[in-house]
Amino acid sequence: MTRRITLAAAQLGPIQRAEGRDVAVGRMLRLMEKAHQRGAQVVVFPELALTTFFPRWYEEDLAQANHWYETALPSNATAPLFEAARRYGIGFHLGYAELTPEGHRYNTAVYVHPSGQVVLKYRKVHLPGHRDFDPVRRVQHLEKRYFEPGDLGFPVIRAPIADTEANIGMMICNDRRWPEAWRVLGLQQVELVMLGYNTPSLNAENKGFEAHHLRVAHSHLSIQAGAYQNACFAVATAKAGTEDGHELFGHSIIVNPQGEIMAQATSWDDELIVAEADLGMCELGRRTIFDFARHRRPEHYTRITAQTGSEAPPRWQT
Ligand code: CDV
Repeated sequence: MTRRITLAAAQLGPIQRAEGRDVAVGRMLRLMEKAHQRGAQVVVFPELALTTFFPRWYEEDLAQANHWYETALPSNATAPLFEAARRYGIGFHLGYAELTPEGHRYNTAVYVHPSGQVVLKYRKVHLPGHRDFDPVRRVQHLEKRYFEPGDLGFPVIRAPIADTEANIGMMICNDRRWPEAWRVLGLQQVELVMLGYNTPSLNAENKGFEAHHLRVAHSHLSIQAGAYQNACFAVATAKAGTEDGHELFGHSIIVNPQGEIMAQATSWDDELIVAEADLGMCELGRRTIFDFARHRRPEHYTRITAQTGSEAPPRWQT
C-alpha cells in the first residue's frame, strides 16, 4: 500500500512588531488557500507564527509581555485558521507563544486536524539565548526569559492524514540542531517531523565570526542529517526577511528520509512550497542501516543522559 500525502511548508515573510495577529492570520489564510489549490493535506507554519519574534525585545516586567502570548486556541484571532482547515480538509501546524492558566510560558507548537481538534502539542525544549538584558549584544535573544523549557518531552502520535495515517512529531527551531531530539523521535518511529524556525541571518553573539552562507548550511545540514538518520520526512518552515530591522533567513525546506531536499523556498517572503511524500519510504532506513533494534548500543550512550556539559578527556601519559 502506498501511503502518499502532500506536504506544504508555509513560509512567512516578516511580521513587524506593530502588526497585529489579524495581519499575520490574513496572510496565513492566503497560504492555506494556496495549499488547498496545490493539493496539500498538511501545512506547516513557522515558530511563533502569529507575531514578530518578540524575544528580541526586552521587558523588565513579564506581565507587560502577556499580549504576545495565546491563552487559548482557537481564540477570536486564530479561529479563521481552524475554519479554513475544516473548509479545505487540511491539517496544520502552528507555532505560538503559550501562556497557561497556571502562568507558565512556553514556546509551543500544535498540529491541528482538519476537524479543528488539536492532535499533538509540543513545547520547545532547547531554548537558546539568555534570560537577562545583555548590554553587549546588538540584538537580544531572550527566549530563556520569556519561556520555560518544554515539559512534554518529544511526543510522537499516529494520526490520520488524508487517506492514511502518519507517525508525527515536532521540534521547534533550535531543537533541530540537537541529534538527541531527532533520535528520541526516531525511537518512536516518527515518519513526519514538523518544525518551524526564526533564525537570524547573523550570529549576533559577538563571540566569533560565522560566515553568512554557513548559517543556512548549518540549518539544512541539521535537518537533512536528522531526517536521514531517523528515516523520516521533515517539513522545516522559516519566518524570513527583515523583521523589526533584523534579518531572518528563509530557506524553508521539505526533506525526505534519504536526507534529500525535495522542495526549497527561494524568497524571503510569504511562500508556499509543496512536496509529495510516500511515507513507505521511511521503511528502508528503518529496516537496514538505521534498524535501531539490531544496531544500537545504548550501553555505550550513557553519557548522553548522565551528563549535560562536556568533560575534558584524560591526558595521554607516556
Ligand atoms: N529561534 C531559535 O531557536 N533560533 C536559534 C538561533 C538563536 C540560533 C536557532 O537555532 O535557529
